[in-house]
Amino acid sequence: MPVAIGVSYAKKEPVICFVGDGGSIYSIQSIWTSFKQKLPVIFICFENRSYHILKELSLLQNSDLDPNKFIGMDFKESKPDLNMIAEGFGAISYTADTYEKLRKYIKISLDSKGPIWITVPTLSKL
Ligand SMILES: Cc1ncc(C[n+]2csc(CCOP(=O)(O)OP(=O)(O)O)c2C)c(N)n1
Ligand SMILES: [Mg+2]
Repeated sequence: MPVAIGVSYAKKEPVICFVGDGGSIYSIQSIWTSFKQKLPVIFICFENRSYHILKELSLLQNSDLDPNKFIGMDFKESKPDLNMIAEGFGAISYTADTYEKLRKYIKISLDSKGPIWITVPTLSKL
């Protein structure tokens, strides 16, 4: 997310940033920077409500692990609400649960004068 903001700042262009829901929380405050600097960064967040890759890596290291017993790797309840958080930092937010909506929101967002947050709900295999 910070790199996308840096690129947008340097090139004075819209930038699309793909990010996972869990990873986004590590630099979520960067949305505020893109708001303050009026940078058209479009964050497309894949929301599987899990730190999925960490589960996969753990299983690669030890295939005997029971995926139902991972601790602290899921946030299946409705919080955190990343759209609300993004709006709190100044972004406009959308949820795109179809390809058509995603296309539409990206098109609208390319004319933006600030950050846009698009949540794309996805499935979690584990
Ligand atoms: C700044 C930082 N903190 C922590 C990590 C460790 N880390 C690697 S992947 C990951 C979770 C990724 O989850 P998510 O972004 O939801 O992606 P998913 O695998 O679910 O698609 C974390 C916390 C990291 N890479 N960088
Ligand atoms: Mg995730």
